[in-house]
Amino acid sequence: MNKDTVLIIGASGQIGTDLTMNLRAIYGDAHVVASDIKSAAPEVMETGPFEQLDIMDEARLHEIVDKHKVTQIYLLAALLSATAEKNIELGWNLNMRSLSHVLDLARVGKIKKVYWPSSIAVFGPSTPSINTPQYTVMEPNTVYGISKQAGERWCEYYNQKFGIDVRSIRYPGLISWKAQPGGGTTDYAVHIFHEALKSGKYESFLSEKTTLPMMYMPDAIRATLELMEAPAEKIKIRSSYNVAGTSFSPEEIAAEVKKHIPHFEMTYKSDERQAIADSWPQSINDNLAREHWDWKHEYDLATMVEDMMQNLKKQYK
Ligand code: NAD
Ligand code: AKB
Repeated sequence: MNKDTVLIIGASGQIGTDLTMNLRAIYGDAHVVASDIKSAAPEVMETGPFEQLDIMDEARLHEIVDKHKVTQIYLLAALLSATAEKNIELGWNLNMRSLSHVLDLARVGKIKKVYWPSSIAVFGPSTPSINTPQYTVMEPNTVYGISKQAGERWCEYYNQKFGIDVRSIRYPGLISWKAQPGGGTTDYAVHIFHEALKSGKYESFLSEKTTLPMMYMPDAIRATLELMEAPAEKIKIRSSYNVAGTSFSPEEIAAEVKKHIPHFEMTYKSDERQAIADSWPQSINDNLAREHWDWKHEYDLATMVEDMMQNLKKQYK
């Protein structure tokens, strides 16, 4: 068994709920410390250590790292796009300070490896929106996107100046059944399943033709673990890697959901999240992730919807 001890910060969220269980399967339950400002799902709380942590409290972070002899940190705590637009100051402070607290722990030699997720939100309206390349124009126009772009610069800086082993992925919108999403622009693609199963209808807050890059959680978790397990010399990009799963619009996912629930009806009423979605790419080129560390997605829209339906139907029975 691997001797590392991992700390996950933001373990109660959409990614943390799945990632914690996957990391516990690899490192052993006792070697994966979940932490968050709020308590986590029962399976996370009951299978291994959990520490209450406000990541803005740097002294408490050091205390937890010392107590558990942590060697790796997965930093997931953040305000996502829609929530950050409503609270600019908290979005910027939380997304930036959390990262500097963790990178500084690595700089003083207390931890060996850092994982920090970026997002397709690093791109903006002037970015080529189809098959968006790794290196391109990046002028994000949301607080969240600006914080992710600044975070990428800091990750690369700490790698180059201090040799910190920091790794990152620009996740697309993530779809999962274990935990609800936490305030993003792509959340409609999770809500749709719950509402379809509960009431047979859903009102999308994005318009029918708004195509965005998306990924099913098992692919996102596998990408994260493969990136983190890859030999350091293979990781040639220390800002953040483009990765792609599938791309679809609300009307395309609605048609797929209808195959499982024939009476399902979707209506559309755009809100302020439409402008955020319109500033993001429609599809992502992930050739460099494929080349450098052999990334390859598995799920497309149909297989993802099939799996979501199977799992959520059990929950709603
Ligand atoms: P989430 O909102 O579901 O979870 C974030 C967690 O952070 C929550 O459990 C929250 O309680 C916790 N948190 C908030 N403030 C905290 C604080 N001060 N101290 C400690 N914990 C705090 O988010 P997620 O979807 O799991 O995203 C995790 C990371 O992945 C974020 O950096 C996000 O930007 C990134 N990401 C997510 C997606 C996606 O579609 N889910 C896509 C791209 C990037
Ligand atoms: C959001 O919509 O904010 C996230 C993301 C793509 O970063 N899902």
